[in-house]
Amino acid sequence: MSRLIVVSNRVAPTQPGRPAAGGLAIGVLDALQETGGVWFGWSGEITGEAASQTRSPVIERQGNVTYATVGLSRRDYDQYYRGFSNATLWPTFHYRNDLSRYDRQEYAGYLRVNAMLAKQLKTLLEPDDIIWVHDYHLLPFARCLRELGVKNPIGFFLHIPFPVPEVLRTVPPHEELVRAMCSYDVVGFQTEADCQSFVDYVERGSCHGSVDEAGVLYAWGQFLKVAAYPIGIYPDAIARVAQQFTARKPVRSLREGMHGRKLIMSVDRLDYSKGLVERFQAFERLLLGAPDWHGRVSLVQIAPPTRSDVQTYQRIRQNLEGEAGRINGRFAQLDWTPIQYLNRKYERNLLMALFRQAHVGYVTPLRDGMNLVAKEYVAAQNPEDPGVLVLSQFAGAAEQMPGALVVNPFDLSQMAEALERALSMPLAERQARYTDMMARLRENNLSVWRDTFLGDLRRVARASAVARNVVRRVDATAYGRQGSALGSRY
Ligand code: ADQ
Repeated sequence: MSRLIVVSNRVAPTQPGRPAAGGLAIGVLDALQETGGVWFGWSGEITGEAASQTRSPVIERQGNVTYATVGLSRRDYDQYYRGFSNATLWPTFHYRNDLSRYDRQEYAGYLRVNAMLAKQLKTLLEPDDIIWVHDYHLLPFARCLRELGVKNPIGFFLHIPFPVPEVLRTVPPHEELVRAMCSYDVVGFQTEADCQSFVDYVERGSCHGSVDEAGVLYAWGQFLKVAAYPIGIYPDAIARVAQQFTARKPVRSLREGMHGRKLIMSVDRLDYSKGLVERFQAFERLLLGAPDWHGRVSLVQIAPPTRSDVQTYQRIRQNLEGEAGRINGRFAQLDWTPIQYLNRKYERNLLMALFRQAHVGYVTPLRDGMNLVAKEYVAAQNPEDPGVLVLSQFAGAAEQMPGALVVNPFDLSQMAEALERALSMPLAERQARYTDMMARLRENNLSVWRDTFLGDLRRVARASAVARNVVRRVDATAYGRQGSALGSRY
């Protein structure tokens, strides 16, 4: 069996007792630990300029996973990570063009670091390796590897949304980026809608690309498979730890501190895409419209800071603290604080047990690729007395979780109504919704995500060798007939 090489911006080795940060790390690590393989990417360290040019990857083995990491110089970090990745692509891909900026030098840095990482990875590659690249930091990574002569199968999975063409076009090098993405053998998205946005861009763009029913896309002389591969979790493992950790002290403290009140819980990285301010305001609207809930319900928001050196992230933190203070000032009583805002990370197992205490999982991002918290919240519930998920229609998870109360996070009144409905929902309805969602979570668990993607990558890689030979012989304009014939091979 060929070796799996996972590539992502940040490599996050497991450290017992330390929480892994972010959905990508959790999804990738769980997937990699089962199959074994190599995880390559940035170590998280900033090194001197000279060292980052000459250094080769640092190798560390833990169990069946080999971690291969490289440092970035300050300039690389500022241009590639803080700049083009997180100040241009992240906001735009989350439909926040208003927060996005474009700087040519940052883009040049983004391309330079992709090329540098590709060069470093090449030194580790064996001919049979299969390469799986993750997320928006690495859109042009396959093109960089191909330019170095790498022939291995390379797949790409985008963890965040892919915007509709009109929004994507606000990023000046949009065409160069999409063209580079077409160097992958498989490009995967979280949802059908994201995949469709990519196809729309390619079909309407200057390259006049086309896609067939099998999801085989032809553009700029390349064939690739495009599809939605919604990321999952291991729901039964989460259910087990949520139950096991229920007796732990922080969980007991939370339960006892509620004094029989209902608990609404939200857990997110502190990010403007997560809709935290709107969420607080909708909770305020619930308290305004339903005074009988005063003193009987609290909202606990857990939100550890991320990317705290990016300016917009400092602003969101101030905003949120301001809103929590204002709402608490308005409604709090001597023995009741409506919003508890905890600016910290929790160990993962403990977090699952905290979810189990909550009557409502309140997950309302303005945009989100998938949102694993929504899935984890449901999996952590007690089947005898499950809580209710209130979920934004703009989280990828909404495509897969019809048992949630799905809301528009821009409609504060609708969110307040959904909270009230969730808090008062009869047991039979809660159980029916929970059972439906658990069945779906089991059916589309994390192994299914990984195995479907890698299965397609292996198939496409075999077929693309054939396709490349054919393409050499046919004129690209004849694709209509030829493309369908190739499609059937995938
Ligand atoms: P994220 O934006 O990080 O991930 P999400 O999917 O919700 O968002 O994953 C967050 C993960 O971090 C969850 O597993 C959660 O349990 C954990 N977490 C959050 N807050 C925590 C805390 N305070 N302490 C400990 N753990 C915490 C990106 C995309 C998402 C996509 C994932 C996976 O933005 O849309 O779902 O990748 O593909």
